[in-house]
Amino acid sequence: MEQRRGGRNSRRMVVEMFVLGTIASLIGIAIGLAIDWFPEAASTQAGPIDTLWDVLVIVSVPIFVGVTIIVIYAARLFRERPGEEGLDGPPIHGNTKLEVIWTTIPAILLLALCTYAFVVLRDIEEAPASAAGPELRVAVRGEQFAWTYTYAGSDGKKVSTTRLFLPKGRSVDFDVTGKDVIHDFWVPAFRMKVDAVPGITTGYRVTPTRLGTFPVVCAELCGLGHAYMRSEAEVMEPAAFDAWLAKESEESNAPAGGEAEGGDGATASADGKTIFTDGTDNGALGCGSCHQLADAGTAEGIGPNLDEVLPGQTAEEIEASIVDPEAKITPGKPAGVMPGNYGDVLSPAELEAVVTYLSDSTKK
Ligand code: HEC
Ligand SMILES: [Cu+2]
Repeated sequence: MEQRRGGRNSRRMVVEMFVLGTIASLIGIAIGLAIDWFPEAASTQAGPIDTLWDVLVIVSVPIFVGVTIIVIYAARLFRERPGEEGLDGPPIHGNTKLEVIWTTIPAILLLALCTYAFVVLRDIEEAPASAAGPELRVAVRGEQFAWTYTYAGSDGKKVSTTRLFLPKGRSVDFDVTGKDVIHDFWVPAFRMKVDAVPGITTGYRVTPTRLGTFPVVCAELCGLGHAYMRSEAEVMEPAAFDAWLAKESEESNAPAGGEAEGGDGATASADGKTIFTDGTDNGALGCGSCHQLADAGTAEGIGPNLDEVLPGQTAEEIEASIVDPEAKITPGKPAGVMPGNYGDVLSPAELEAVVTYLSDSTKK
């Protein structure tokens, strides 16, 4: 056995490992910081989170490099040589100094990083001192497989949409919940996400800093349509946002009034296109979150592209597909994804409006 691995040779090897490790760490950190990990930052919360990320990269790369180098050197140094087959290594009874060191350093590192992360989280969760108007509250509800956003409009009217509209520069407080299973409300450009859990309300704060449109995604595997559970956040100038909300609250007045009077006629209370894009307050999920339809401007989703499959179908056939989606499954599309409750939650007038809208808008 080679007992004499210590001495000058081993000191040289440690120096060699140290130099190699430093070079590899520097390269690794440079690469880690150069990579664009995240989309464009679009909230005040994004800054501290991106800094936290960079610090984690800077700290973790040397640890990874150190462990890797020690493993490689150990594998080379202590490999089995010819004639050593079947021999045991020397009996080692531990090294107290070494064990204290390798327990203390990670413990200190972990504690420091956790404290730092905790402080960052506490800071970004705090309501900012009123920057540009009062805080906006938005209720977010996740369900298979769409997001619904509800705002308090004027006169206590509730405004619900499937697209998230936000004013730039104003703090927004999201109240997040789930209807069926656990989803996760994530806007990568804002860097914030939280689980949407049935029965409880979670949430976070965000102050959008950039005008534009940003993806909203579900970050919790929630069923067959999970990958399509997407929507968009549109950040507007505060004045434009206020105008939008005022207009939406006015519009949401009309159907509510119509229904209260007993709903005299289909056209007054049910606009097929609106039901298609936004659903109803009654709990009907907007069709547009799953179906592409040129007339409504909706994007490809988990459901069939209606511009392709509907031409040639009669109104009765379309209605049957809506009321009982499982009766006939479109080839290549998953069963059990389209909600089966439209027959209940849509009034006959609303159902007729959607069917009429669909057959009209897909007629060539
Ligand atoms: C959560 C996603 C989802 C929503 C919301 C949804 N659908 Fe569907 N839809 C599907 C899927 C998936 C299919 C294909 C499987 C099947 O036929 O049931 C489908 C099938 C259909 C079909 C049959 C197409 C064909 O091949 O003939 C029609 C029509 C349809 N949907 C209309 C609607 C309408 C109208 C609404 C809104 C009132 C709606 N869908 C809401 C997912 C959805
Ligand atoms: Cu989901």
